[in-house]
Amino acid sequence: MPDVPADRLLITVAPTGAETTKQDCPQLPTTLDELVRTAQECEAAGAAMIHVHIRDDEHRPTLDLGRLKETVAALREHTDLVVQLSTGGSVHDPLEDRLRVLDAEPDSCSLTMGTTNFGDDVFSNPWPFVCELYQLSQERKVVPEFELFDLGQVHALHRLLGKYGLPWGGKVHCDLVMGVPGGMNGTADALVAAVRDLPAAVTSWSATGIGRSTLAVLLAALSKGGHLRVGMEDVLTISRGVPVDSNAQLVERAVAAGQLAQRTPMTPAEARDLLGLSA
Ligand code: KMH
Ligand code: ZN
Repeated sequence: MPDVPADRLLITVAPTGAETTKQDCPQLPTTLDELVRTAQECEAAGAAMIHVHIRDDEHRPTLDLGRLKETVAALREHTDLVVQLSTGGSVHDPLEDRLRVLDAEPDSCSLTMGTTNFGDDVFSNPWPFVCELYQLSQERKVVPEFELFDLGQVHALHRLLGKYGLPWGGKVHCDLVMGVPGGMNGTADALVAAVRDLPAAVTSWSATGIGRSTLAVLLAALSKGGHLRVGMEDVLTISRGVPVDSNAQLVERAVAAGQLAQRTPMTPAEARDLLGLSA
């Protein structure tokens, strides 16, 4: 598996999430057709991976296995993007439904390293669940992306890798999710602290800042040589008070920022090498 050149920038798009309603944001891709169209536009703009949450016919978050399988198949048919399914779901999803996401056989899955206050809610990730999901990802040959919402979760990643070894594929990719009310702050200082404490086994990391922290985190991640996650799961305005038109607009902005830092968007094939998916 060739090494990906250091100037390449992995852009992951998280187009939908589980928190925003279609009513509040009609441009949010919630149907399969909208998701596939968004994925194609974002791939053309420079994204190499997609972090997927799906919705039901009423546009509500769901982890329905049939729909997840259909979504994976459609994204594979119409794009080359690395398909990452969320195992975080919504704060209301039971843990057993979140484990079952791996039955949809994605390339990658998100794996959050601990419980986090999430606004007024709790995003529950008890340690035994984290361990079970990780071992399942190893068994099923799904590459995890470790989602780190605070510094304690960085420490938990040391424990997890120490206890269960490397992910399937041998690479360790993390995503710092910053600025969630209840998690670590979305600032350059917090990002530097988190990156400094990452386990030595980490081979790549990206970052995303929620809401108004989005630009501070994006710029700090580029400064530290990291990769980027962008999308309407994390931010709904392109500048103060101006709604995002589309996910592709956020990918285009990430590409432009990357160019300033002399980084070239990674292709999906390069992303597969980076993540240990091309073995
Ligand atoms: N929707 C959040 C509660 C993930 O996708 O793994 C959890 C989340 C993380 O979005
Ligand atoms: Zn998510």
